[in-house]
Amino acid sequence: MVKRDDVFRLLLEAGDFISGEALSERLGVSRAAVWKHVKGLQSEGYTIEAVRNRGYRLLPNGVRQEELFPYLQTKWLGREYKYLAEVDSTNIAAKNWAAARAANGAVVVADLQTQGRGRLGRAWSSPSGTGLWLSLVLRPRLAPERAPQISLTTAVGVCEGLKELGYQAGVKWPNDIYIGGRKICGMLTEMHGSMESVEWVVVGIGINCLNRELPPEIQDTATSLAIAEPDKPVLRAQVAAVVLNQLEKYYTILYEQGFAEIRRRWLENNITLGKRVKISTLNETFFGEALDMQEDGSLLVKREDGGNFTLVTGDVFFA
Ligand code: BT5
Repeated sequence: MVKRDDVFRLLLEAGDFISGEALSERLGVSRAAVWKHVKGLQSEGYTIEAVRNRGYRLLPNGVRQEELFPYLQTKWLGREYKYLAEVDSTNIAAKNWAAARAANGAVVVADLQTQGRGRLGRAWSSPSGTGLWLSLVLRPRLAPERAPQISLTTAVGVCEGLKELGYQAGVKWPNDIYIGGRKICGMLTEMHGSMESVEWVVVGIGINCLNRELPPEIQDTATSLAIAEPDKPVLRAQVAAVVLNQLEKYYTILYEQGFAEIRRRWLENNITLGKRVKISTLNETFFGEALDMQEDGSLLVKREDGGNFTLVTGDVFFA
């Protein structure tokens, strides 16, 4: 059966206008069927020009695997790649794939998430045609207590990727990425294993890319690449590939050189230390100054009501 993916591939191969007739002949379907698939691709956020007597022309601004190839330089990250036009959550898809033996470095990317999630079950806004919603399957040889290092390393990789693309990105502890004082990217890391060893880690990354508007509940706190730099064209596939390139580099540094080097890079990119912050843990909320990201990845905070506090999990707000 002819699928939307087949129409996409022919349009991408053509690189220019290709007639509806040529498409229907090559795929062995009616022109009406071709048109239906073109509309489907447009609903995923692709720009496809339709011009009488010339046919269709695709602007490749989606996140199918072929679109990443011109930019992707990785050896193992993102070489197994699953693209889904719509999914509940790429983290759920990646966890299922990991349980079904996905290779180290496998990546799931979706155009639309209907149940995108943050930490503690919070909702993550993931509309179609806007962002990069992806999850990585990693099989690191790390003791479980070192799993938080994966999140901090991911933050460094994403931040370096966005900087390579010319954005002034910084990391808020532990792994939110900010541009211009607003959140552009969040991460959700989930682990599976025993007390002794990690079997797999799924790292979910959400980056707002093409959104010109954001839902009211996050309008004052969030941003996107298109909002942060309105005159700069954004190609989601390029963002994805450049981020994956940097992530592979930093995971390799973590595995081969250890966390000290990652910590150094994290500190270089951080926008948290030295700031007044509000800390919210499951037990309490208090104000203080963020002092250090320690060797174990925790955040050291000087409390305004006296004493120091070591934050392992919780939320940090700029106050
Ligand atoms: C996070 O949680 O920041 C982790 C977000 C991870 C999303 C990715 S997308 C691919 C993969 N699949 C998933 O289902 N998840 C991952 P947290 O620190 O708990 O922040 C959540 C809060 O961020 C929400 O309560 C909102 O206030 C805010 N928020 C929601 N959507 C946002 C967006 N698109 N951009 C910026 N902020 C957002």
